[in-house]
Amino acid sequence: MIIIGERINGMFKDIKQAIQERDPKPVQEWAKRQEEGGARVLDINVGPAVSDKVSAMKWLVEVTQEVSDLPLCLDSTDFVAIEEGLKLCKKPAIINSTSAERSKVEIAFPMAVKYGAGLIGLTMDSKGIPKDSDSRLAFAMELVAAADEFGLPMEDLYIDPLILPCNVAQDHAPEVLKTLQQIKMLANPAPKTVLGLSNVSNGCQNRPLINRVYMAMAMACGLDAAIADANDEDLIEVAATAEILLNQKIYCDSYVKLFIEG
Ligand code: THG
Repeated sequence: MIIIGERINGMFKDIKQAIQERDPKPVQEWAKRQEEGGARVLDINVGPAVSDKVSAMKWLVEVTQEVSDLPLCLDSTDFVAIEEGLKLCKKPAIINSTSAERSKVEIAFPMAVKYGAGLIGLTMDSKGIPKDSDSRLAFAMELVAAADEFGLPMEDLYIDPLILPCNVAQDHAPEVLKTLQQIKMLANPAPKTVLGLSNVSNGCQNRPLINRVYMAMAMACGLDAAIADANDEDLIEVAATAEILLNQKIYCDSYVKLFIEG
């Protein structure tokens, strides 16, 4: 299970302010904290309220890499910001994300190949997020076909079936689990799968509990990676334990510690 730390995101007040003032301290503290918590990749998102997304992304990539050697997941709808960020990345990064819309696919897949990056493909198009697993799977098939067409290695494609808050879209939660299972049957080797886990509990009570339980269920359906709160110790313990119970890692008494240390 790859935990992608979600915290360097301009939707959080402290990061938004850090970007505005170009103050590296909060960004660098979260980079280190998330790495210590168990993150193996750091999501980098300038957030919605930033005037110059390109320069903000370049700055976030630079200041993060000053304190952490973790690979980065560049999270933006602006492909110029992503490409400028990719040019600065010291390690192969992950592009987050493209939809299955043809005009975006034609930009994102060649960009991932050019920079040796991973690519997150969302199971949606310009009409939005589908309701059931069959329509999500149809978009997943298009993304798998695009990986073949553009020469992206299948293990570098991360398909995101898009989880929504369970207080407003409760019926989506089991549909996403079904989609995760079916994605693994689309190709051999199969593409990887990823979720923006915290979305599932947005606006709910007991957010960490909902995140932990959904992650365990999703891992049993084949989830490989989650953009998540790497500093929720219980969440990390669930991830480590699910790996043992799914027989993905060999049990030893210190398996939680080993998970956190990578
Ligand atoms: N899929 C992919 N990328 C994604 C998402 C996804 N990137 C963004 C998001 N979804 C994943 N990251 C987060 C980060 C934070 C929160 C949820 C998902 C979150 N934030 C608090 C909130 O909105 O309530 C902010 C609280 C605060 O302001 O302090 O929950 O699905 N590929």
